[in-house]
Amino acid sequence: MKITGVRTQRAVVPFDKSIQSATHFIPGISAVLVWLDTDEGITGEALLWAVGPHRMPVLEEMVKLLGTQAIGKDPRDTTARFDDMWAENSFLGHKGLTMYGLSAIDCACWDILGKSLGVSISRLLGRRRDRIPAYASGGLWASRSMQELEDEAKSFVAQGFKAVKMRVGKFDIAEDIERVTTVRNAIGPKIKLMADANQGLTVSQAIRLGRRLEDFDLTWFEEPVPAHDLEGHGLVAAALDTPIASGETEYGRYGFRDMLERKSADILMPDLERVGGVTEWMRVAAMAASYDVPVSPHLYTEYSLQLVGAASNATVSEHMPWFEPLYAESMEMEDGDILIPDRPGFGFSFDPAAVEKYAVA
Ligand code: SMN
Ligand code: MG
Repeated sequence: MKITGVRTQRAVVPFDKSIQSATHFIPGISAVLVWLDTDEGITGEALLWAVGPHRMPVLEEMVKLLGTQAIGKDPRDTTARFDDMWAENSFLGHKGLTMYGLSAIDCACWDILGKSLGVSISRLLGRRRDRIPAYASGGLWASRSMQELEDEAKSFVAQGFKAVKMRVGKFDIAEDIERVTTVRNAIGPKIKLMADANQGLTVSQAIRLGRRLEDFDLTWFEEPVPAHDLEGHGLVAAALDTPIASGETEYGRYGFRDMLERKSADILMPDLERVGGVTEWMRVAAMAASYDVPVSPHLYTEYSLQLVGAASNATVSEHMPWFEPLYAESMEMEDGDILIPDRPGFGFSFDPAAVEKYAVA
């Protein structure tokens, strides 16, 4: 089998109201959709999220560059394709934009491999589980009012979620404590609660806020300080009893090796489209396992289900419903868990009508 070409399409799924974290302004869901074509009629798919639409063109160029380099090669040889792209990226570097392009092509190659054999990616990697506990992540933004926080938190519990994540780090400590109190009171003591500061704090701010948050029984305190500050992460992790989760803004196995060596986080959160696709995500999960550190995937829930379906040390999955309108299939939940599909490849494919509806030039 040979790769014959790569196609991309920019898509925007609008929000009713823009949302904010400590460091993000998100006007809607902007994504570059990717198709990798082969001479046997099987097409692999992938998706890159751009936060804002202005970043879609550069992501798209990186995907085209690496996809074009792979023409004529066998997509089923996923490690060989990964190594080619790694070598190609040496000149531009192995963090940031280059890894988005690599990740998309790697994911599309795995999707093709699964489809060509008629099996899911989790089965190719060796299934570990059929379902995983999920936390609701599509709400509780820093841009929500106190009343909206309360209503949204209650609605997640009513939908059956046993865990929810809120955003902190944008306000002063007193206001963050008030917001966390509101959410904890709304969900009660038994529902798990995570708080994500999205890199918005300094080390001393994070330790001060984190100490006040110890009483709220948080499952984790996420990205407390800037992602590049691995030592700062380690200081916060050492100062607090609450586990620190981080890694969504890290690239490749070397970045995660540094995080593990510096004890920067108690839970690693590799992001499929930043870490280096399926190939590198599984390497990072295995490396974390050698430190007895759990992993929890960041975003791309539909695709990441295949990875948590095979990683021994995956504990919980983020449930982000943002990309659902783009797929023909829907995520299935039962009793607060997401069921891990066993359909060929990723088991989620773009709905042509949705692609047409949300396509932008
Ligand atoms: C996040 C996700 C999507 C947009 C902004 C922030 C967040 C997360 O860091 O972990 O879900
Ligand atoms: Mg986060």
